[in-house]
Amino acid sequence: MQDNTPHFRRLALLWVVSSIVLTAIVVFVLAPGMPPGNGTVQASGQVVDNTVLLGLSTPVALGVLLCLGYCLIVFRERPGDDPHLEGPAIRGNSSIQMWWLVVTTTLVLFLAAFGSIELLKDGAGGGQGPNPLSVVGNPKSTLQVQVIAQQWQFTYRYPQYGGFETNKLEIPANTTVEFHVTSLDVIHSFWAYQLGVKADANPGQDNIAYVQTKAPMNFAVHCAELCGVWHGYMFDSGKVVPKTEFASWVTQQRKYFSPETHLLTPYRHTYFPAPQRRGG
Ligand SMILES: [Cu+2]
Repeated sequence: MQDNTPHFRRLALLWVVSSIVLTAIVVFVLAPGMPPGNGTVQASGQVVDNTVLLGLSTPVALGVLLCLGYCLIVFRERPGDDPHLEGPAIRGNSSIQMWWLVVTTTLVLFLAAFGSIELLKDGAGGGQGPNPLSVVGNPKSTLQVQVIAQQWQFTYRYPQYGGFETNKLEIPANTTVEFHVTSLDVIHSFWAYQLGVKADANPGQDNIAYVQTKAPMNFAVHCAELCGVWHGYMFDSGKVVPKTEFASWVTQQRKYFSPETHLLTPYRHTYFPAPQRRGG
């Protein structure tokens, strides 16, 4: 018996309508609340990137699921059906093949270009190694903060303020910050979640990551690389504070640590501590 139901047209219509509705819900309702939030320029950029990715993958996922659901319901075997009966194979449909190639190629090439541009635009919050391809902000007004990871804590040095080292991370609002991330021992990762920054902290490496802060806020700092038994406890918090508050904090810290600062290794981008000697 010939089945004259326009299955393809029905499915296509279902897909178009549900894609429009669901993609709009995803892009305008769900996506704006996605992590890591809009606390910094880099974090907002990541939200935008995630929105584009999710918006584009919604119709694709919907197409697969609708097709599956449609086949399960409409083409299921009913009582009395001949169990050997199958639909005719679709072969040699050049227009389907062409559209398949055009759509998938366009999607993939667009994402490759979009991803590259986004990564270069504002540093994207990841570490770029010692010679960043994408330099963010005006180097004259950029605040340098060195992030030193070690088992199992982060400390921070402020080279523009005498190079003092503290275990508190404070940075000013509406400022470009250049993090120089390194490690004294094993591999760690500096993950300041709400800042949209995640940069590898490797011994002997100066890994530069930028962040452009907006309004004051608190943020969490976690180590994001398994680095030993207390890795899970390697976290603390930091603050983005108004510029005046930062100025007084940094002066106070500089003074507080001044008796010790001259005992520290002079500020460098990497440190090679003497190897530990065991057993005497
Ligand atoms: Cu760690």
